[in-house]
Amino acid sequence: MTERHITACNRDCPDSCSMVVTVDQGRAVRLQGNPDDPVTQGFLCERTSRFLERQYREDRFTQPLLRKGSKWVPVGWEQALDLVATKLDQFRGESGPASILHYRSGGSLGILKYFADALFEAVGPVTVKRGDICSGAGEAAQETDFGVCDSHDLFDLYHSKTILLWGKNPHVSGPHLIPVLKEARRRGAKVYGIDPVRTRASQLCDDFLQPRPGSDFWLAMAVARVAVDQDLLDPEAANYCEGHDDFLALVKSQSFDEWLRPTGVDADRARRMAAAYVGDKPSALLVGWGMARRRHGSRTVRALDALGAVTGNLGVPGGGVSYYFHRTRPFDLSFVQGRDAAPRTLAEARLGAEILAAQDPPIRMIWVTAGNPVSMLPDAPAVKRGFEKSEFNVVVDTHPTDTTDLAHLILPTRTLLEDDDVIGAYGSHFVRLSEPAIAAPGEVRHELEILRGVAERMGVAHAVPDSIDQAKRKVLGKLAGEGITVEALREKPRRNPMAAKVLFADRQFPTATGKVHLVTDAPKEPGNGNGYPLTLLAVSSAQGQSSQWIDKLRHAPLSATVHPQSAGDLSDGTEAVLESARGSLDVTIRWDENVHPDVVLVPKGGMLRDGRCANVLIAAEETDAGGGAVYYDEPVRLRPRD
Ligand SMILES: Nc1nc2c(c(=O)[nH]1)N[C@H]1C(S)=C(S)[C@@H](COP(=O)(O)OP(=O)(O)OC[C@H]3O[C@@H](n4cnc5c(=O)[nH]c(N)nc54)[C@H](O)[C@@H]3O)O[C@H]1N2
Ligand SMILES: Nc1nc2c(c(=O)[nH]1)N[C@H]1C(S)=C(S)[C@@H](COP(=O)(O)OP(=O)(O)OC[C@H]3O[C@@H](n4cnc5c(=O)[nH]c(N)nc54)[C@H](O)[C@@H]3O)O[C@H]1N2
Ligand code: SF4
Ligand SMILES: [Mo]
Repeated sequence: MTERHITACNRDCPDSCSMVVTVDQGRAVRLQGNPDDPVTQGFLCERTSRFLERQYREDRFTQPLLRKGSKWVPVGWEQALDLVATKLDQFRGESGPASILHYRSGGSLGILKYFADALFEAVGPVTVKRGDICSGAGEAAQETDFGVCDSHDLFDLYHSKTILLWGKNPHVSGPHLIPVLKEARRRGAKVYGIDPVRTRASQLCDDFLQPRPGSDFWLAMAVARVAVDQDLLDPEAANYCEGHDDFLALVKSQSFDEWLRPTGVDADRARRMAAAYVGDKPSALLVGWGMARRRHGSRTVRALDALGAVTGNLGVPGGGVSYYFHRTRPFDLSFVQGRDAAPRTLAEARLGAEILAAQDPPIRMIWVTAGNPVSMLPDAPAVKRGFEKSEFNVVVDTHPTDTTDLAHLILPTRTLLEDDDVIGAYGSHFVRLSEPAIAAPGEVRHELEILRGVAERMGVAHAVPDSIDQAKRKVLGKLAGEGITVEALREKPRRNPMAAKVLFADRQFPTATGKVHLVTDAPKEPGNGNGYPLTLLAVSSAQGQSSQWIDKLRHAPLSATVHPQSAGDLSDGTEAVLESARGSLDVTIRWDENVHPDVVLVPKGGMLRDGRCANVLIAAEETDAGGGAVYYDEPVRLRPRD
C-alpha cells in the first residue's frame, strides 16, 4: 500500500516546488511535482526528479562521526554534542568568541536554519561571513538604486509586451519560469534572450543576442541610447530619479555603435531588441542571478535598473527590473541580530585567504551548516588550507563533500524528503511548508534538535525553540496575522499577501531620497586576458545542485565546452587541460557552436575529491559592491594533455 505525502523542496533554487512523494512501506519510491501548485504545475526539475538516488546512497551520514587519525568513528549524540560544547567553551575561553567561525550557506532554504545564527550569536557572537557570493553584488545594486531588492509578481509577466531574459537560463536554473513565459508569449509578449551562451531559452525567444561575456553594461547603455535617439524616455523620470541628468549625459557620451562595440553584437539585431524594449511597453527585464558575479557585477545590474527607470518601465504592471524575490521578508527573523553584532566578519568571496590571515585571534574552530565552501568558494585550495589550519571543524550535512573531508566531527541531518520547515522562494512570492514524507534513517537529527542540544549545553537554551512546531509558528509570526498559519500552509501553498504585485506603483522608492538612484559612471572595459584568451563560465547545470550531483555524473570527467573555432587543435572529445593563472584541471573538450567564441563553459559544483572543481581556477576577489564573488571573469586557456 502506498501513501502520498506533500512537502516542499528546500533546495537553493528559485522555484521551491511543492512535491508529491509516493511512499511504499516507509520508503520513498516516486517524486512528482504537485499539479495543484500554481508555480510547480505538476513537474520537477531533472536533478530533483532523480533525488531518490541521493536519498538512498550508501554513503549517507546516519550517525555522528568523529575523526580519529585518518579514520571516522561513529559516536553517540551525547558524546558528539558534549564535545562540541567543550570545544566552544575552550576556544571562547582561551581566545574569545571571535576565534570561532560560523558559516551557513544555502544547502537548505528552510527558514528554521536561521536558528543556527541565533545560537552562535548567543554563544558569542562569533565570527561570521561578510557579503554573499551568490547574490551580494546584485542585491547591493538594487538596494542602492531602489532601496530594496525584490521582484514583480511572477504572473505579472502576463501584462508585459516585451520581456528580456538578461543572462537567465530558466531551463537549468529555475524551470518553473518556463510555463509562465510560454503563457506570456501566447498572450502576445515578445521575448528576447541575452546570454553569451545560446541556451535552450532561445526556443522561447523571438531573438537571442550573444554578447561577449561581461559586456552587458555596454549593451544596456546602447539600449538606453536607442531610447534617447528615438525620444522614448519617460518624461516623468526626472522627477523620480536621482542622477537623471548625469545618467543621460553618460548615455549620450557615446553613440549607439560606440556603446555596442565591446559587446560584439550585431547592430541591427541589437537595435531591434532595444526598440522593442523601449518602444513596445510595458517591458519586463528579468536579470539572471549570475549577472552580478563578476568584477563590475553590481554596476552591471545598476545599469539594467537605470534602463528600466528612464524608459518608464518601473511601477507599471508588466514592467520592473526583477532579480531576486525577497524570500525572507515575510518571516519573523527578529531573533537574529545579524552581521552587525559579530565581533569580526570575513569576506565570503575571499574566505580561504581571510581564514589563513586571521590574527588576534586566529580562527580555531569552524561550524559549517548547509554548505560545501571548500568546493564552492573561489580559490578552493586556499579555503581547504584555511580549514586545515583550524583546530576543530564541525560540519552538519547529509552526504560527504570536500568540506566534510576536512571535518573533525560530522553531524548527520535530514534531507529534503525528511525535512520539516517553512520555505520562502526567490522565484515567486509563495510560501510553502515542508513536512517529512519519510523518516530519517539511523541517528539523523533535524537541525533544530542539533542546535538545541548545543544551546542547552552552553547555557543559552533560550536561543533555540525546543520544538519544530513552535519554531515554525515563531517564524510565521507576521504571516499568521494574514491568516497564513501552519495549518493554512498544510492545505496549500500561499502567496505572501504583503508582497506587492507591482513594485513601486506609486513611484515612491524606499531609498534615502525616495527616488531611484541611477548609476552615473561606466566600468573599465573587459581586457584581453594576457595570454589567457577565454573567459571561464562555470555555471549551473541541469544535473547538479551546486556540488550535489546526480549519481551518474558525480565522478565523470569534467567537460569544457567551447566554440569549435576557439578550440585550436583540440577536437571534440579530446582530453585537454584547462588552465588559469592560478591552477589547472583535466577536462574533456566538447564542441558547441552555441557557445560564444570567447567562452569556456564548465559545469559548476565539481569537487576537489573528484578532480572536477572549477574553483581551483578562480581567483578570490570581491565584486565592486555587496561582497559578491568574481566567479565569471577568470581568464583561461586550453592546451593538449601532456
Ligand atoms: N540545475 C541547477 N539549478 C540551479 C542551481 C544549480 O546548481 N543547478 N543553482 C541555484 C543557485 S545557487 C542559483 S544562485 C541560481 C542561479 O543560477 P545561475 O545559473 O548562476 O544563474 P542564471 O543567472 O539563471 O543563469 C546563468 C546564465 O547567465 C549566463 N551568463 C554568464 N555570464 C554572462 C554575461 O556576461 N552576460 C550575460 N548576459 N549572461 C551571462 C550564463 O551563460 C547562463 O546561461 O540557480 C539555482 N538553480
Ligand atoms: N565556480 C563557481 N562556483 C560557484 C558558483 C558558480 O556559479 N561557479 N555558484 C555559487 C553559488 S550561486 C552558490 S549559492 C554557492 C552554493 O554553494 P553551497 O551553498 O555550498 O552549495 P552546495 O554545494 O549545494 O552545498 C550544500 C550542502 O548542504 C547540504 N544540505 C542539504 N540539505 C541540508 C540541510 O537541510 N541541512 C544542512 N545542514 N545541510 C544540508 C548538502 O548535502 C550540500 O553538501 O556556490 C557558488 N559557487
Ligand atoms: S530544485 Fe528547484 S525546480 Fe527542482 S524540484 Fe526543487 S524547487 Fe523544484
Ligand atoms: Mo546561488
